[in-house]
Formats: sequence, structure tokens, C-alpha cells
Amino acid sequence: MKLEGVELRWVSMPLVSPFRTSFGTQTTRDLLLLKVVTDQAEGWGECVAMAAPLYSEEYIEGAADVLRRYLVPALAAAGPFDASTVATVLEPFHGHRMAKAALEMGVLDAELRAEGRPLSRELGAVHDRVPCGVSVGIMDDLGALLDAVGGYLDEGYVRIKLKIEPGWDVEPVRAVRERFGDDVLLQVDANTAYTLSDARHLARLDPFDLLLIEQPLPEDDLFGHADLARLITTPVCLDESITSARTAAAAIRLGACSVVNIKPGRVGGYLEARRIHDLCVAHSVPVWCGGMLETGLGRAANVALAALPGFTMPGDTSASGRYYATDVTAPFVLDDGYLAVPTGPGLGVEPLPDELAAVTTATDWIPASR
Ligand code: OSB
Ligand code: MG
Repeated sequence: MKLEGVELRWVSMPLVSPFRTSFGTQTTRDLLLLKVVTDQAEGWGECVAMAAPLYSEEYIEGAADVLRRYLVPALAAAGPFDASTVATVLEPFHGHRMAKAALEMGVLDAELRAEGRPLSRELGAVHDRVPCGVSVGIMDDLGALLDAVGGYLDEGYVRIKLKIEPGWDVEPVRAVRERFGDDVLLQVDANTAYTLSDARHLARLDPFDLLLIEQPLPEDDLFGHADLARLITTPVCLDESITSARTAAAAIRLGACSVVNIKPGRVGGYLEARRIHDLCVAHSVPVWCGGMLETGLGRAANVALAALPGFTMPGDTSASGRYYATDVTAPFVLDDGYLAVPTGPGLGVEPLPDELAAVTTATDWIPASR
């Protein structure tokens, strides 16, 4: 394919309820969408960076800047390309994995649409629907938490993930276990809020039979996670620390995790995500698909990825309605705890023009030649 240009599109989508994590509270999801225009077809990419660099070092305006200044020009200069060569062309630029992932996703969508092939098939999916979990934010009190969890269980979610931080950990887990019982698939996510010196406190979660604790320690503390994993019985899962197949291999080798959360944006794209999946399968490490409050575009791709055989645990691939009253695509709706894997070419979904226009705050066209 030959690149004609990329449209950057800033969207601002109100969340149905505030989402509080150990790194901050969000009431609106601002994000950057990409429309990749090639001589063959157009494709959509979604950049999962947040407005501020609180989850990782990336942020929306940084992603827009590096795309405009470096990534799109490099791809334009590379001559004919396909999705499998995008990462190699962008490799000289350090970091900026979410920006790179968005560009690769748009190219992949364009390529697959041109060929009439679905992303799920391209990635190696083996299921036509995936079981879904839900990520539950930190609440003002235990009553509000139990109401939220009860509502999600009533909707059919098959797994609950509680966001935790110091001061909101053992008690919310105990309250959920006492109210909803031991059969609920339950896990927690600390988003790096603890240090190794909290190991004895975190061991107090051991009796609750959690599926895992996600990213308790800072992103660069693989040794700390390896030490912690020997001090607690809850399996350690990494999110922020896993930035590539190489870091995943190191984490597994060190014993820093026994489960991996795969987020395509965080690792530089869906193709690297698949490599991490393959690596984890080879090491018998279960994986699940994380989320970044995606629109229906990113959700379509995540659901396709989550249908690969190594995704043996339910992911944060919740229905559109868990996040947004109106999505930019036709909404993903939970059916008996599952979301259907899209079957159409590429992502298999497209933005609805009116819904997209309603949430767009700005656009910018980056031509391939200037
Ligand atoms: O750590 O998994 C995380 C959302 C934004 C940033 C980081 C995380 C999350 C979530 C929600 O937990 C996942 C989702 O439902 O999309
Ligand atoms: Mg996480």
C-alpha cells in the first residue's frame, strides 16, 4: 500500500460514571483516533494514551506531536508498506508505543479491509465470542462499591476486578467476598500504588482466593515483583511493566509474574501483542486482554485479540454501556457475559458519522507528501 495521509481526530466522550484509580479520577475519556488513508483503503486506529501521563509516560498531545512530526513522515518516506513492516519503520524512534500502536492499527485495518479479511482471523482467533470481566473503580464507601459490583454481576459480567490503593484494599475485597460469595471470579489492580515494603500488608489478601493482583509495584521494578511473588500466595500479574515481548520474556524468566495483562497500545500494537501471547503460551503463562476505556473501534480489535487460544482468563473487554451512553460505533452489548467477535473485514466495525461528529473536538490532516 501507499500512504496518502493520516487524519488525527480528537474526541471527548463523557463516562457514564466517574472512574477512580490509584493514579486519578476520570469523568471524561479524551482520546485520539486516526484515519489512515492509503491508495487501497482507509483504516481506523485508536490511540489509548490518556490526556495526562498518569498511567504511563504517554499522553494525547505527546502522541499527536510524535505522529505528526516523526511517525507519519517516516511511514510516508518508507515507500510501499503493509502492516507487518510498520513497527520496523518506526523502530528508530524510542518509546511512544501507544502512538505507534495506533498507526499500525489503522494500517492493519486498511490492509485487511482492502483484502476483505477480518482482524480476528489475521491474529489467529479460535473463538467467535469472548467472556467479559469489568474493572470497578475506587468508590467513596463500601456501600457504593457493593451496589456497583452487584449491578455488574446482574448484567452478567463473569469476573470482577477491583481497583485498589493503600487504604482501599483488604476491606473492599472482604466486603465483596462476604456479600457475593467465594465463587465470584475476583481480582485486584493496584496500578503501581505499593512498594515491596508493603508485602506483609498485601499478604493479607491471600485468604480471599483472588485470581491475581495486577501491577502492585512500580513499572520498572521487575525484581521487586519477583520478590513479592515469593512473599504472597495471590498470583502476580503485570500490566504497566510489560512493554514488549522482550520485557515479557524477562518478567517470566525472573518470576516477576505468573499471569500477563496484554494491552496492545501499551506494547506498540496488535502484532507485538500477538507475539507476547505466543511467548506466554510457550511458557504456560495465562494471559488476558486489558482495556484502556476504548471506543467501539479499539474494543472491536481487543475482542478479536481476546479470541486467541492463550487468552484463558476473562479480560477487561466490557460492553460499550459500561463506559459510554453513546459509542462512536454500534455498541458492543453483553450477551450472557460474552461479547461477539466482529466478523467483517478489518476491525469489522466503523464509526457512525453522526455519533463521531458529536464527540469530535478537532481534526488535523497530515498529508503523506509536503
Ligand atoms: O490499569 O487496567 C488498567 C483503565 C485505564 C488505564 C489503566 C487501566 C484501566 C482499567 C479499565 O482498569 C479497563 C477497561 O475497562 O477498559
Ligand atoms: Mg491495570
